[in-house]
Amino acid sequence: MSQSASSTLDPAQLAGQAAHQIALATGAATHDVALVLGSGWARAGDLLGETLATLDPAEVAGFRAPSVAGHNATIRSVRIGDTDRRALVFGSRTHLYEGHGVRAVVHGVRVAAAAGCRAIVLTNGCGGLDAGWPPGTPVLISDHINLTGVSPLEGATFVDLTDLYSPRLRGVARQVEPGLAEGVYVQFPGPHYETPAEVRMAGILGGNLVGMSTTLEAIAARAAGLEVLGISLVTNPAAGISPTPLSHAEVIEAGRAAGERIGPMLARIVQLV
Ligand code: 8IG
Repeated sequence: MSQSASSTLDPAQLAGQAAHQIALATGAATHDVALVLGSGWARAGDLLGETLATLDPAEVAGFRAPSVAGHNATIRSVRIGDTDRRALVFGSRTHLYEGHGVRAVVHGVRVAAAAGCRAIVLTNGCGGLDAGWPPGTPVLISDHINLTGVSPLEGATFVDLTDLYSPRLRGVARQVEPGLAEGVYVQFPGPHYETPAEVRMAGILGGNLVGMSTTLEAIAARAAGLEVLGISLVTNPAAGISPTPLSHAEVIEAGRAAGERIGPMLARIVQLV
């Protein structure tokens, strides 16, 4: 559909239209669980089960092509293991720093809810504040601090965010990986990485992880009634934690290297979600 036509729809209508297109293209009237695959998690998506349909987001209402290297832009309908349940897998996300506004950032989440999903697994690659978390360490998100200064909700939408990151689903993840670390994720606007002083600030505020995604999606998911599981992959020590400067190439490589471990873990978690 044309840009001008889609901009006349409110976010819920646009999500409903996209969900309808996905149902037609995948042959699945509804999906059960949604996943958003962040940096380093692409391989993990391949292990969930058989891919039954692959869509180009550019052909689904409200989505745009990703601008970040290392992000695989597909929307897939995947059979979860050998069950009859279906996962809707977003191979990329729109980041706030791309400048398309917060509606674009959370569109996929709203589409997941409109497609019938009850839960969403939000993954990302991030910087870690704990020197004991080497690159490749998966960390459950227990809570977040949103430093973007914006909300995905418009109007007087007073949504409670206590237990935003579902204790039940965190328990499920722990069942699969008992030693899984847990931490507070701090979203900065990006696209630049933090200064060492900003990373120290994040730590003083109670943060353990720094990144450029996830919190706005989690808020929109809660508002849409989805149960949220957040899992970060520490792909680098946050600025100032290690003496080496950050490089995007290293971030991608750390994710690739961790894939062998986090892929099977994610697949087993999704079976139980
Ligand atoms: I991958 O160290 C990844 N994404 N803000 N800081 C922020 N985002 C990130 C980082 C990081 N690593």
